[in-house]
Amino acid sequence: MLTSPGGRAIGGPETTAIPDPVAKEQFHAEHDTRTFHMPSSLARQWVLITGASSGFGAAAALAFAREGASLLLGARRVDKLKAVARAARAAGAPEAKFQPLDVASTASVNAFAEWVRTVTPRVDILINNAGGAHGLDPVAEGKDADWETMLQTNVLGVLRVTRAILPLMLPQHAGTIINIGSIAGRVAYEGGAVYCAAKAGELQITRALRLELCGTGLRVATIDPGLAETEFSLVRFKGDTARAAKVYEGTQPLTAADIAEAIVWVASRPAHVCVDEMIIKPTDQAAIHKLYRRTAAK
Ligand code: NDP
Ligand code: 8X3
Repeated sequence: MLTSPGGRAIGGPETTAIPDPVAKEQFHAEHDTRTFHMPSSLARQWVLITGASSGFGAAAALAFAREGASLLLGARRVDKLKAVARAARAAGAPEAKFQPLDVASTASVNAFAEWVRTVTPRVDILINNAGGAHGLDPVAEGKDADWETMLQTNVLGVLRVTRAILPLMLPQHAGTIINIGSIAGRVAYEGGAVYCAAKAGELQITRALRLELCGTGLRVATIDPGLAETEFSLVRFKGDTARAAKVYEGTQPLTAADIAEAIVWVASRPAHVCVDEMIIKPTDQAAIHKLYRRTAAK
């Protein structure tokens, strides 16, 4: 059976045209046609993922690793990055390197890019994933530190990392930039003013960058998820595990693996295909304010 990318079935032994029954038997003896793998288009591609220490970024690292891609991983929590890199190598990544990265700091981003150059002269796929929400206060009660962190990471972080890594992508005249936005960038909600503004910023940066890079061979996509259970709410509520758990109570949110699968799918389209914008929500979330709960959250 043919499988690709990543070993998914796309055919069966019956699709192999071998008219002679003896030759057919010999063929099947020599080849386990159920596990015949076509090489993935992502094999040995260099994939750079920001925010790879947890959630979507960590899951994407593993998903790309299963495709045989080589990884460059960045985030602030190096112990977590180390564990993700180890798991990625076990999952099939020829190389999985990591380095501390704070996307809120130009100096850190530039130092990270310098380190990338010591590992590889080229980056094929850039996943701008680092970010998140801080607080759920209405504007009237908003905290400067929360506002600044959200804008620094979700908006300026995408800009800084893209600016620093583009020189490693442009010479190939091919490559993929995937920014992780949110449905919050498309629809506002109470307490989300700055997070929604930040993700709306990410969306417009993605659109502008696609225009700027038209003709270079690089494609730019945004993947905009709805409710997904990661460390997102734990970070938003500053470590309050009970409050974070309530966000997902009684409903079936997306998982990090769901988003990782979409990221890999977008990155593995043929080079002439650009998936501009992808919105992915849980079936239980028909709209940002319409979330079905089997049990009422208290
Ligand atoms: P997590 O909190 O699990 O992951 C966030 C990642 O971003 C971590 O790896 C964290 O690493 C990293 N990060 C945060 N700040 C920085 C920084 N200053 N520098 C470098 N890395 C940073 O949440 P998710 O996986 O859910 O979030 C990933 C992205 O998806 C975010 O952009 C988020 O806004 C977006 N998103 C999430 C949704 C959800 O419901 N979960 C829905 C839609 C979008 P570290 O702390 O180690 O630096
Ligand atoms: C995360 C989705 O709806 O919690 O970006 O803001 S939401």
